[in-house]
Amino acid sequence: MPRWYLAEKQIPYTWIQLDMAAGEHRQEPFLSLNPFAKVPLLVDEGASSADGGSLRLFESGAILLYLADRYGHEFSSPAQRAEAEQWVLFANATLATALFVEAAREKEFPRLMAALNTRLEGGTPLLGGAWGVADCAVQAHLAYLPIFFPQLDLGAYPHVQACIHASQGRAAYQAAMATG
Ligand SMILES: N[C@@H](CCC(=O)N[C@@H](CS)C(=O)NCC(=O)O)C(=O)O
Repeated sequence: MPRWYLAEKQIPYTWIQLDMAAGEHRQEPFLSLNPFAKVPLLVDEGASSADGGSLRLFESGAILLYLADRYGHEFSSPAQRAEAEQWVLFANATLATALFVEAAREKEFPRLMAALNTRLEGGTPLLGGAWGVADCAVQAHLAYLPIFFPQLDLGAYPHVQACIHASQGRAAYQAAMATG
């Protein structure tokens, strides 16, 4: 998701790919950056962390919201920020659980998909007039569906399907998916 956002907003960055099969993320120096040994991780040398070093952020949602704030300049009020946070948290917590936690998938997934299908009708951005961080988080999770669950029939959710196709058609999405 962060790579898609970075590409979409044309924010320059350096990408470091870890050899996760070799367990590089569970060793130093990465462990000092994220003690939970998870990717993605963002280091912004142009900003400071509470400990005085460069800003280090784990959790893709936190990274996305930071990028949207500092480099995407998406928020001009607490209300705008809160609505974006709402969608990013929905995607990363509620939707991700319904997708990836098998016990939740049977009940939760159809309910969320039905509601999303209604919400996504028309294909306009979730907040305001322009594609932003809320769209990135929700659309990225929906675009995981054909990748991780190709057998899933999405025929009952045509607006979700259209949203996935629209994401796949975006040059920045393709660029983000092609790297690493
Ligand atoms: N909630 C976290 C999830 C991070 C996560 O689980 N990352 C996976 C890759 S997608 C990972 O680093 N797995 C390595 C491991 O658990 O050893 C986020 O959104 O950043």
